[in-house]
Amino acid sequence: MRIFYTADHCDHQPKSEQYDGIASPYPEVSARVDAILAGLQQHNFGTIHTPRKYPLEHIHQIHSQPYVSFLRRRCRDITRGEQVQPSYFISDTYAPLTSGTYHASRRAVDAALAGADAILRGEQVAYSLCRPPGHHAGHQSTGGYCYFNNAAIAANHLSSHGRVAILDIDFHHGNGTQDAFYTRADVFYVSLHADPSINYPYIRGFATETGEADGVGCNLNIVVSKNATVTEYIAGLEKALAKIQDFAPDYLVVSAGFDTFIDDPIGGLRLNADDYTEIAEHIVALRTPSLIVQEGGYNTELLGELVVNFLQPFNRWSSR
Ligand code: Q9C
Ligand code: ZN
Repeated sequence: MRIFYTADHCDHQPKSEQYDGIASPYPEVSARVDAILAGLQQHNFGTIHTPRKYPLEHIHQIHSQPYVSFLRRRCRDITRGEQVQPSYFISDTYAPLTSGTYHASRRAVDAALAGADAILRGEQVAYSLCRPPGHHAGHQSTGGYCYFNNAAIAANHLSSHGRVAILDIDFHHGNGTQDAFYTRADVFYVSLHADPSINYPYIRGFATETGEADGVGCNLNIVVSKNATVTEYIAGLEKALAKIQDFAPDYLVVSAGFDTFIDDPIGGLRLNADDYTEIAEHIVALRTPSLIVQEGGYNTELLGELVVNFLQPFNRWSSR
C-alpha cells in the first residue's frame, strides 16, 4: 500500500479547546502522528511518501472561497506560539487557529489527494496520514479539530473517475462529509457512530437523514450504543457494507477514526485493539480500491497499534 504524510502538521499546535468558555488541554496533538509513524515503521509498512502540492481548485469544490481565504489570512496574522479562537466560519469552539494551521491543513489535503491519485493510478490501497483531521469541516465552517475536509476533497476528486462510497468509522458522525454530498447521487456516505443526541456533533448523524434531491437514499447513518462491543459493532458494519455493495462503488474512501477504542480519552465504545483487524477484514472483503484517510483517535499511547492492526488486512490484500 502507498502511504502519504508530511511533517508540516507540526506547525499546527493548539494548546487548549473551549467548552462552554472553559479551557481544557487540546486532545488533537501532534504526538498522535508520532505514535502512528512509529507503529508503521516497527511493522515495516515501507516507504512513506511526501505528497506533492495540489492547487486550491480541489479544495474550492468542497469549501467556499471566502472561507479558505479567511483561514489563510487569519493564520498569517497569528504570532508563532499563539492561539486564536475565531468568531466567524465556525460551527463550534473546537478548532482554534495557530500560525501553522492553514499550511498544515493544506498539506493534510495534499496527503489525501496524493492517496486518491495513487488509487487512480491503479494502487489497490492507499493510507493518507492526515493531521489535522477533516470530517467535521463544513462548506464554510471549522469544527471538531477540523479545517479542511480531507476525505470529502479526496472523494470528490475520485468521483470524476467513478462511483464513490465513503465509509466513516470515526466515533463521531462526519457531519461535514455528509453535508458535502447530501444532494449527490454519485457519492454514497455511510457512517457508524455514537448517538448524536448525546455526543458530538449533536446537530447531525441521526438515522432519519437519508439524503435529499438527487441524493435521496445515498446517505446512511448507523447509530451504535456507547457500550457496543465488537459484536454489535460488526453487526452495524455489515449493514453498512451491504448497502455499499448495493451501490457498487468503483472506489471506497474510509474515514478512519480510532476514537471508538475502549480507552480513548474523548470517545470510546468497547472496542479492543485486536478488533480493528476484524473490522478491516470485513471492509477488505468488498475488494474495492480503498483510500484510507486518518480522522480521530486520541489515545496517544496505543494509537500506533490500533492503526497498524487496522491496516494489516489491507496490506495483505494489496501485496497479494
Ligand atoms: N469536551 C474528531 O474526532 N468535542 N473530532 C469533544 C470534549 C469535540 C472530535 C468534547 C470532538 C471532536 C475528528
Ligand atoms: Zn472523532
